[in-house]
Amino acid sequence: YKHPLEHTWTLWYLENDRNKSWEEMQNEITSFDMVEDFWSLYNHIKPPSELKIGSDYSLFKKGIQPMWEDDTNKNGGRWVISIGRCSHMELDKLWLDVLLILIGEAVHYTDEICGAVINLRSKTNKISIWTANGQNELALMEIGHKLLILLGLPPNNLQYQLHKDSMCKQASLVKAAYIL
Ligand code: M7G
Repeated sequence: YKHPLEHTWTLWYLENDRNKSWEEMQNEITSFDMVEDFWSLYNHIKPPSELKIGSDYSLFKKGIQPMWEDDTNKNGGRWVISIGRCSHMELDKLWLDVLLILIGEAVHYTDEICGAVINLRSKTNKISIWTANGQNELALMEIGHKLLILLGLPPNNLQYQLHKDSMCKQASLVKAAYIL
């Protein structure tokens, strides 16, 4: 007997490849809707710290593509955690905590949650939690505060960025709509 999750989730993996467009680099891995299936997947794949630089994992509700252009994402944004120097273990733990918050529906306004992404990058690794409506201040502030507490983040580390700003600017130039 398996334990059902509230939603069905899809894992995506992006491997950097200069010969492909960004969309082509996204690979849909698998979907799951049971606690036990989440753990067998999790135990089967590499933790983020073992991925090549330039890779991403994304976990999104089934039916939502991990991109700005998806109808559910296009008016939304993301809470971005910029991860400074930390051990592989801390990085992997933070990603697992985010996954568990998502699939365990640990925040209010779960309808606003689209998914989460981890970007492995040479400078700063990032984990972001994507929400559907960047105008829903009540919901996204509640989600942000809850992330801060559950993940034990230091202050000034969590930034909300609207996808429509990310679409037309370099990542480093995107102004945060909110900072926690
Ligand atoms: P990133 O991988 O999100 O962050 O964006 P990084 O700057 O830390 O590497 C890098 C580039 O990937 C962007 O400038 C876009 O060209 C492309 N890209 C990223 N995202 C999330 C999207 C997306 O949702 N849609 C499209 N079309 N391109 C994206």
